[in-house]
Amino acid sequence: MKETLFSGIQPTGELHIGNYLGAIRNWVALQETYDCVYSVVDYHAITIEYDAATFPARIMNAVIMLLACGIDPRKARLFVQSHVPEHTELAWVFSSVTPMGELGRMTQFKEKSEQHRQNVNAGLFTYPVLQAADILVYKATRVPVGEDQVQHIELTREVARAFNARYGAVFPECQAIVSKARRILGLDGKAKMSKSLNNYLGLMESPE
Ligand code: ATP
Ligand code: LTN
Repeated sequence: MKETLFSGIQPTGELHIGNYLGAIRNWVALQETYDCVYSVVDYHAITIEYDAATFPARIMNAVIMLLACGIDPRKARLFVQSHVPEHTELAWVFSSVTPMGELGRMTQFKEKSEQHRQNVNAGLFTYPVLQAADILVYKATRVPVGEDQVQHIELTREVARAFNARYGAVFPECQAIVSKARRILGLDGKAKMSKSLNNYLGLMESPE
């Protein structure tokens, strides 16, 4: 029996070299060894401002890019998150065992609420709960990600522990697989490269 592995990518914009070297290149290699489940996580992407008119095309584009990069549907499962309602159902259950304090400590939440001050919504805050559900609904034990996601994987382990303590041993504790290219920097040479166009616009408006 192969171990199960899960990972996701947001359809928030054009894929960049950070996504490829930090995650997707690994996803392709890992198809040979693990029972791989890969998802375009559209429900995560709606936690920041997005264009509803072009969103379906963005999702399709992300799927096509993954296929072009070498994700092979004969070796791995590849799907769109919102097509599988169990992700959001489990997220609701997990939200009742996840302390708000832990969610408030998440670096990604702090960074994104800073970048999107006009839209700091509850979904942005509970984002890691849905991420934990993505992984644990498949009882996945491995999660290939860039360094920025390691904190969310640690929280996923805590969610599994909290659930198991209340309801019995159901979910495994997962481990991140972090690629050698842990954190590719963006154009400013400081922050991690990101799909968010706002980052580039921000850079153009206030060059340092
Ligand atoms: P966004 O910029 O929209 O927040 P993102 O570019 O960070 O998104 P995601 O879709 O959230 O990309 O992440 C897909 C995968 O790529 C994740 O495993 C993430 O850790 C990895 N990744 C993203 N940016 C980098 C980077 N700069 N260096 C290394 N890995 C990265
Ligand atoms: N939060 C991740 C995307 C993501 C993910 C996941 C990664 C959503 N669900 C499950 C690994 C496992 C990000 O921002 N890169």
